[in-house]
Amino acid sequence: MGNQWQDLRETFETQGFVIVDNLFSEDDLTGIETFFEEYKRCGQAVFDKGTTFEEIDPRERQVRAMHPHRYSQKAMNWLLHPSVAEVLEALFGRAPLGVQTMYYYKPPGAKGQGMHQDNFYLLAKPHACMAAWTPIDDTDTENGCLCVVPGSHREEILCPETGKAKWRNYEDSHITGFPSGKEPIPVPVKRGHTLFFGGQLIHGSGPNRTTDRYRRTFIGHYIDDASESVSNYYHPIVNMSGEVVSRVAADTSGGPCGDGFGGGVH
Ligand SMILES: O=C(O)CCC(=O)C(=O)O
Repeated sequence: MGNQWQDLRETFETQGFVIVDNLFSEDDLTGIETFFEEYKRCGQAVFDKGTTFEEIDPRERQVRAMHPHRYSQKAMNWLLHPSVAEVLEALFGRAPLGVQTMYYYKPPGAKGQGMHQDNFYLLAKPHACMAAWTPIDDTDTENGCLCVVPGSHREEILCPETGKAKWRNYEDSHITGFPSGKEPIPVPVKRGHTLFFGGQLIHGSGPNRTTDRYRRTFIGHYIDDASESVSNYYHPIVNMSGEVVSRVAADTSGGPCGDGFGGGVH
């Protein structure tokens, strides 16, 4: 492994996340931006919980396209972007497999995303999943950048406990406290840079408090090619050439949080 990858991997292993600059070209970014502005009006697109773009009140629910790579080859190509694949392979230490895409529009006034760990939903085994999170707009605390709890990637998956208060203003979160000595920090990421984070890292985002700035982000989720199973919601799985991989089972165990929970989209 070259020095560049070794440094990245060390940062990732220490913090649970790392930012890599300029993996997408300006042409890619303009392509993503233009595509998703049209996609939100296209009758086929699937948004959060099966709704259309117009049906979502951003103060109540995330305005996000779910799995656009299942409907568009362009979105599939961004999921499989060769420069992203190279970083994923260095971080996983194995070839990545693509399992999910999302596009958050997060318009002015939109709610935040509750604190969570992705592998609570993906149930990737035996190793956790990874996200590549690429904003199309500069992100900061005002428009609801991602917040992460550094070091929390070494924790187990935190399971819901009944009767506990929700965490601050992030809502929708079953995570009501953080591991001892650990606190969330904002991670402002500029347009076109990519934040990679592991499936155990606790993260979420604040509301978009601006009146005039979107916080749009293209997100890919991945598992590694030694994965034995992942929640049913993330099939079909593709390798980085776009071929469907059928050897990874659909998880039916319920995961670490109990029987009957088969994961979910998040
Ligand atoms: O972009 C956000 O606000 C949240 C994204 C997220 O939670 C994820 O990609 O797992």
